[in-house]
Amino acid sequence: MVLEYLEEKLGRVMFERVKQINNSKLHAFLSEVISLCDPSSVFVSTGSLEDYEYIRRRALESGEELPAMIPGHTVHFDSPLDQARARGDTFILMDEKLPFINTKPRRDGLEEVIGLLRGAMKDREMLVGFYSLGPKKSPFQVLAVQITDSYYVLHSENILYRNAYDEFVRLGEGADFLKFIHSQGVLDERGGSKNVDKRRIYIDPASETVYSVNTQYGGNSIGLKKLSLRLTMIRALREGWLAEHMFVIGVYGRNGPLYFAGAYPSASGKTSTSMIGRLIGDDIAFIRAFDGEARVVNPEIGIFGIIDGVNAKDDPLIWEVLNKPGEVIFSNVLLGKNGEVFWNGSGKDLPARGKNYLGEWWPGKKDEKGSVVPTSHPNARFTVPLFSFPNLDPRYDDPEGVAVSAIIYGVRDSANVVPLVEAFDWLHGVVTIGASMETERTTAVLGKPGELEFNPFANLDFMSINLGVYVRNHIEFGRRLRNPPKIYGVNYFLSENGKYLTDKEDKKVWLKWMACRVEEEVEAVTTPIGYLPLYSDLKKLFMDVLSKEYDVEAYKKQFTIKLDKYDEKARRILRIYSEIPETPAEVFTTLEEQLSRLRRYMQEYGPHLNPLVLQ
Ligand code: SPV
Ligand code: MN
Repeated sequence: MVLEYLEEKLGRVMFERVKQINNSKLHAFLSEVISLCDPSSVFVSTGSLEDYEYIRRRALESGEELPAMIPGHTVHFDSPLDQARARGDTFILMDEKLPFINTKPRRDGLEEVIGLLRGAMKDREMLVGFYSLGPKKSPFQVLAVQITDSYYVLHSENILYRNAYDEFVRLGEGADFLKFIHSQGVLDERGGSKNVDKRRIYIDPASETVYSVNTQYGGNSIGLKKLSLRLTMIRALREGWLAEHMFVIGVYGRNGPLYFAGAYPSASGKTSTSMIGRLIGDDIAFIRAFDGEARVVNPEIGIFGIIDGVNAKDDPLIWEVLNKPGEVIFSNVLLGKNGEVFWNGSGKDLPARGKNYLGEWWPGKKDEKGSVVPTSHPNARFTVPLFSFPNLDPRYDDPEGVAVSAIIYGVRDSANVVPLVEAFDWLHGVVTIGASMETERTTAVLGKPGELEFNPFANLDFMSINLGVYVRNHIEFGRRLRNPPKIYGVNYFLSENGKYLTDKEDKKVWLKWMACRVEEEVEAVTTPIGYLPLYSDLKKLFMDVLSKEYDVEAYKKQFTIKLDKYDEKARRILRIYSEIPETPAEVFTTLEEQLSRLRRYMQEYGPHLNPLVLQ
């Protein structure tokens, strides 16, 4: 029955492609979505070069993307009201409540979103893509199917994820997969989603399906990006691994690369850090324990990065990729008359006229409220394949992953958090650094930027399980490791009188110090919050890495620990977790220990501890 229905709806060529995959769950899923969304035709991508070319071509013909000057480059605009992740419209469908997370009773949510998707693809082509998160035929592999009516979305996924049509064919009935359904909904005259007020992004863990409608922004529409993270996190908990909002990079050690994974909230230095050293991934990491060793892969094979502020001097590798021929989708940038692309902070001279996400643009243009319209949206992005980067690590697709030596948690905190600290051990790091992250909100999510918000593991936006249980999974994961990765906290944004206390390039020194610590080449100062670098080591590393003098005053300003503020923070975090009954006991004991250390030091040194007095 199902097959007959599909044959009728798909036509011979597309039906053959589906029939190659001997999987009844897939057939049922496709027929359900076809009958729900009612497309005029269906395109099933096998991931062949011809199929990829077809999607690229249709993205241009449909107007979803516009050609830019450099071959392979295109520009896409999202609706002006749909320029970032929409927290307020994103819900996990489940009947129980989860702390800090938008949940919605499953039946109500399904009814609503299915109602919005009914007939949504009338007169449109429905696109179907098959992908793997993580290297194929590896223990990390997670299969997924994307259905969308947006050529831009499928084009992005063809860049960002491994095609896995062949894996579906090979595994047949045995293929178990995540499901993503997306529709832009009705479009306005400029091609934007018209009913953004009815934007809904609903994640249904029970069926491992995500529904996304009346939205275009990649973070809301590209299923395999952050929507899948909510689902893989649940699998990770069930199977005892970690699905994280982390980059993965190789940093040069004495005997070859050491691999680090780092979780930072969006727009807080993550992509730029991932360009230092050898690149494996910039956004998401799957970490599993094999024989007592933590190993990591990047589920993605491309980057959907923030373009704001990218310039030739600070980001030479990204700059090169964005200025050479090759596949790039720019979103929400400024497109000049001759197809040149501009964005805030690019350092290029702006054109007299152009087009951005708000329409026609000229220098000094004002909106209705009289504010100057920016060149590009602060969350404007670029989408590129990893292989465009000259620093791509040769093991980026290794089916066994690479061993993780260090995990970094980065926050954006202009006032209090030191630029760099090493946790005493796994538990201390998980609890006082990862689980305790507070960070200033950025433009990557809708809402007022600048406010300090709790964002444990930089993963709160993508949390689909109870936070207490999530922390327990982390703690237990560490227990399965013979030599757990060292854990670091970093903050690139510490400021005084509105001026950053560290330079953009200083992060290279921080990474080098971590590598030295992993290889036991340097000592550290013991403080109540963890180990800090010795001034003498940093002085040497600044010279080695950046050929820069590093004076003792800079060190003192950067690394003075505001014990009183750390004390307040630990209390805030304690309060948060004490309201989550599932929180493991170690969280409280670890925070209490930190608090008593802080108190002891405060008694001896007062509220601010200058680490120079300890070395
Ligand atoms: C982020 O904001 O963390 C991103 C882009 O990586 S998004 O897909 O919007 O999540
Ligand atoms: Mn991200």
